[in-house]
Amino acid sequence: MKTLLQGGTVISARGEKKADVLMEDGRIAAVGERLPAGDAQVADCAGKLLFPGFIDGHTHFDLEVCGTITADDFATGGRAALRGGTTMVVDFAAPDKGETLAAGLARWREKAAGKSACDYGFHMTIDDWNEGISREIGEMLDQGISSFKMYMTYPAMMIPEGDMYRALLRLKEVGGIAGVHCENDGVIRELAAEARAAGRMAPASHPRTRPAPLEAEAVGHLLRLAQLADVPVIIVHLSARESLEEVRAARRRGQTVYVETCPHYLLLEDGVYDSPDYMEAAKFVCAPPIRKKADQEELWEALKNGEIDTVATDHCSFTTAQKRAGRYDFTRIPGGLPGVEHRGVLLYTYGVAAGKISASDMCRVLCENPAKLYGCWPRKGVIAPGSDADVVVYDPAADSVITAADQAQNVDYTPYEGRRTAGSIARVYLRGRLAVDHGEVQDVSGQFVFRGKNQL
Ligand code: DUC
Ligand code: ZN
Repeated sequence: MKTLLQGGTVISARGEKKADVLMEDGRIAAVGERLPAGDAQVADCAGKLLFPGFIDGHTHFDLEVCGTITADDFATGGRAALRGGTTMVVDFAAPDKGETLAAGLARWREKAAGKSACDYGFHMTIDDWNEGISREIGEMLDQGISSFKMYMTYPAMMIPEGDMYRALLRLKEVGGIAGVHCENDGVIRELAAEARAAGRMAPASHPRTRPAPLEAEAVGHLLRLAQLADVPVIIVHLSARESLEEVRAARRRGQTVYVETCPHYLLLEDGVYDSPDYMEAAKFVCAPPIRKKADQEELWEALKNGEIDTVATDHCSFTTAQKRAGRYDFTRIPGGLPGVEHRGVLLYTYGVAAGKISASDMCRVLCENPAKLYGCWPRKGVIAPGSDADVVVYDPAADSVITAADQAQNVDYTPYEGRRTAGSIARVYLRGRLAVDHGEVQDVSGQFVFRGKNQL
């Protein structure tokens, strides 16, 4: 099957150029000016921007949190991802404590195989430490799992720091890399106990019990362990100015630190927790919590100047009915926000169209950097001969409005309700096949992507 995308502007992390793109048998066959159509089907892309398929390096599909399962599984989440231009997600496989990594991986493969509409890979969660797990870390790389996750909070998943240090050393040996959720769990629990004693159990207590210094403290803590182990690490969902200071200090010491942030930290402010309507505020409970305007501004600046490497969603969706489980106790609200469907259009609207970042910057943080960091470059993350023909056709002139009524995410709200977007996604191609046509997701199926080592 051959398709010629004609007359568009191809975006890369280095710039943009007017060029035609020929897709053949699932791959990019050629990129160039006035390519002959031959027997290819021609798709008119005049006035459109052609981005490589977006990669979301941080999703939680079909995950149990607080005794409930995320509203999106790989079927609904994968369709929502595609609709938003994301042709590949890297989801977090989460073995239970005591379980082998192999068992966790088998479970996640089962959740995704034959269900996911978009391509996918898995990070492996390390929440336990023993000889078996140490050995299995090497085996994970042989199975295309080159990135790992550790938590410094959440009792069900967090790992003691001695074990975390040993895991970092082992990752160094095998060439794997870990993303770490950084928050100081002990003090968070103390602050939550104080809130409980004072009867302050509404969502407004959520950000107060997880303040920015407790994120920054954990970031600094991790980075000192990484310094000792002499390994690069990824700070996932960095939300606060103070955390960025810790990253800067480590980089000045010569450490390699990668940073991810999320659309909700770039676009939302902590006033969302002050709504007098308890359930309205509960919708925004996630960890780390939504921060302040000053944090937002610093994150945008860091995105522009390259201090932040990737923007992922941490998509972890719950319906308002699920969030109601915590209606008398904010600590029982399942944490997480939906977002996998809207990341691209939000970054374009509030970043590119607003003049904060360029289309190339957007390509760097949504496509090229995640592909390199997560070991699937140049198969993914770039429109170049030989790459998978994953292409987002963005129409900068077709503004739209984000609403829960018009989304594929399996939830009854979106944190971005009513926001007008600058342009929208006209079409999405997944390995050369039309996957989305003006919002209509087609019948396509995703594949597991075997990933190699970090190349960023
Ligand atoms: N934060 C959330 O809000 N939900 C899922 C996991 C995480 O780190
Ligand atoms: Zn997460």
